[in-house]
Amino acid sequence: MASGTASESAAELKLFGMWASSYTHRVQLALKLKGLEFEYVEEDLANKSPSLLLYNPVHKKVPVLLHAGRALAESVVILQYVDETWEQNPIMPRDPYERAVVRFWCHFCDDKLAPAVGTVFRSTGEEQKVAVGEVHRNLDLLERELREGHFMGRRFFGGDTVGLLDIVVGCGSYWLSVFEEVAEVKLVDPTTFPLFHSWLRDFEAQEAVREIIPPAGRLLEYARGIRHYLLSLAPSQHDAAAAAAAAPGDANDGGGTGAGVDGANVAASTGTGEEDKKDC
Ligand SMILES: N[C@@H](CCC(=O)N[C@@H](CS)C(=O)NCC(=O)O)C(=O)O
Repeated sequence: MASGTASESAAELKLFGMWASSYTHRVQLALKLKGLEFEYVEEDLANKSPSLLLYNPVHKKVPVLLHAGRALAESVVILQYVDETWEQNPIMPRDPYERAVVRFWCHFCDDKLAPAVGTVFRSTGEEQKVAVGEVHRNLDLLERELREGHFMGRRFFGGDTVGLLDIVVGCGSYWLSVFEEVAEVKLVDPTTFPLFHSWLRDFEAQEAVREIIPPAGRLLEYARGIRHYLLSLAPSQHDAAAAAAAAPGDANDGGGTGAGVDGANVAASTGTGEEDKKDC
């Protein structure tokens, strides 16, 4: 296992990200929790830098972390690397079974919850109703885990402190309230999902998290622009954009509880949006 110290690596860490990207926030939060300093490079996703294309030639997405000149892509991969390299303030459990459970729910978040949230964001009418139902079913699964399953009785998924799964589910879950407002739906009813709701409030109240999540007003404005753009597309363009957004490993890779990012990915992939709609 590689090992590093905060001071030794500070000058050698560079993060390529995008301000509204929940995947970027995951890495920023993990680095902060570890007490690591890094250089941050903001990417324009409508006009990706040669560095981003060089360091992530497969997906061409942020985040990318450069450590001593070596590039890492995919947020969950990066989080695990960071935890294995800098052992202070661990974000993964030590026990192999516990570690596997964390990975399982990370996949659940990126493969099931996030795409459903993305569909709510970019649809209306019946399609949106179906997607809201899917989000609720997925939140119910998490609620059950918190109530009587693996995470029963824990303050955070990671135990008493924020762990890797909290980072993955939490960075992006703040989009849920943004989407509720922008798409005029109810996603996290505190009476239906009391444990998830209070977990999310607790997560958002953490100092490190507050320092990373952009102001709600900025996220709202951004999401409004993207949704407006998506809904303004002709049905044929919309289908193509939605298909691009749904393509695994492509524009909606993980979608999101970071689904605000999806819409933006669509805008970027169609290349027809206004400049500020192409960011992420
Ligand atoms: N699975 C990836 C998803 C990363 C992702 O979707 N990044 C978006 C920004 S939030 C991106 O770079 N999009 C640019 C594009 O799709 O061209 C991860 O976990 O890092």
